[in-house]
Amino acid sequence: MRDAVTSLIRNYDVTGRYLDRNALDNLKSYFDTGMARVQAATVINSNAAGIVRQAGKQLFDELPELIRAGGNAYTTRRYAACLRDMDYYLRYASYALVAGDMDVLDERVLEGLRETYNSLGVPIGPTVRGIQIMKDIVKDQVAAAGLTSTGFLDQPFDYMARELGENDL
Ligand SMILES: CCC1=C(C)/C(=C/C2=NC(=C\c3[nH]c(/C=C4\NC(=O)[C@H](C)[C@H]4CC)c(C)c3CCC(=O)O)/C(CCC(=O)O)=C2C)NC1=O
Repeated sequence: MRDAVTSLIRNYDVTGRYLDRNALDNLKSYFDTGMARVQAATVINSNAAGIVRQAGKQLFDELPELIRAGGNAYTTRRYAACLRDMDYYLRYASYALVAGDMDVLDERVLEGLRETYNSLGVPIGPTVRGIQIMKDIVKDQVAAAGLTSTGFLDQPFDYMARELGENDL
C-alpha cells in the first residue's frame, strides 16, 4: 500500500534519480494539504454512520426499485449489505484522502469487485450513484466544519466511481 510520499520515492528510485524540482513541488503540495486532509478525515470519522444512513436514504428515494421486491437491496439482509458496502467506500475514501494516493483503493476495495458485483447482480450504476451522494454529503459537512481549500476531497470518490463504473454506465 502506498501513499503520496512512498509512491514518489518509488518512481524516482526505479531510475536512480534524485528528487527533482517536479518531485519537490509534488511533495510540497501534499504536505501543504496535510493538515486539511487530516481534518477532513476527522469530519468523516465522527459522522460516518450518519453519512452512510443519509446517503442510503437519498439513494433509495431516488431509486426506490432497489428496495422493492426483485430489487438487489430488497430483503433486510441485502439492504444491510448495501449500506455496509457504502460504509466500506466511505472508510477507504478517508484512508485514501490521508494517504494522498489512490493505491489503497485499488488494493483493498476495487480488486475483483466488479466481478463480484456482476456475479451477484449488484447493479453498478446505482452503486456509483451512492458513492457520488456520499461525496456530496462529505463535501457539505467538511465545508460546514469550516474547512476551505479542500479540492482533494473529490478524488477518492471519483476514483472509485470511475474504476467501478468503467464500461458499465
Ligand atoms: C472492503 C472491500 C469490500 C467491498 C467493497 C465488498 C463488497 C461486497 N458487496 C457484496 C454484496 C452486496 N452488495 C450489495 C450492494 C448494493 N445493492 C444495491 O442494490 C445497491 C446499489 C448496493 C448498495 C449501494 C448487496 C445488496 C450485496 C448482497 C448481494 C447478495 O448477497 O445477493 C459482497 C458479496 C459478499 C457479501 O455479501 O458480503 C462483497 C464482497 N466486500 C469487501 O470486503
